[in-house]
Amino acid sequence: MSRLAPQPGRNTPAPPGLSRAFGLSRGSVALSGEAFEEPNWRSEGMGRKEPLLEEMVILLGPLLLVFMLGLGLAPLSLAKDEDRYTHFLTQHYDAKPKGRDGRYCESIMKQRGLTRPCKEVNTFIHGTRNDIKAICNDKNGEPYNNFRRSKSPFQITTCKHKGGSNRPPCGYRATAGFRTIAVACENGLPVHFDESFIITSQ
Ligand code: C2P
Repeated sequence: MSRLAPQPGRNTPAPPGLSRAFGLSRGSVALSGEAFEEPNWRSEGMGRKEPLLEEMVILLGPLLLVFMLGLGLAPLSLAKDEDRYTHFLTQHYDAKPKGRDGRYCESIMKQRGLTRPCKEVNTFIHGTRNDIKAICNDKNGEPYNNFRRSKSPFQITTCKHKGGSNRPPCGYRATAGFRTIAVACENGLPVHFDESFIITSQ
């Protein structure tokens, strides 16, 4: 009887590289006395990965997840700081004040939503937005404890509650001045007014 030649696609042993790629194991079949490698499809399956690839997926998978989460959360935190900056401007920025006296304070404190209940002290800065923002970098600011102090003075009006009930209508006294100020910054944006300083040498 003549020896049967191995038929491609039937009992032909897979080339070594291919067997590795598809996870073929060493099942063998005897055909006319000749032993042929046969894939062990059932026990290991087509989807088996390279051990090295598997290790990389296990090691890098969580890292990739943290990276993706970071990418997703960074814009959220920036958006939050933008909101706090907008809130800061509402509470503390008035480019063109009228009067800078008690009536001014009573009207602007109400207008900016700071009278429910009456806020005890609140300062309005009358500079440009860019000069105020620049306190958070070296252009117009320097470290001051946990805050930043402005290098240049600003026209400011501080409104102080006259006392009594903290329910509206709220009565205020005004103090107008030209002072350096301290603010808290987050991501390069002012988010809280801390205090103002009387300029002693000028
Ligand atoms: N505040 C102010 N001006 C000052 C002192 C205090 O506007 N000279 C405000 C600040 O408000 C401060 C609060 O009063 O936190 C209580 O002292 P904000 O944090 O809203 O900027």
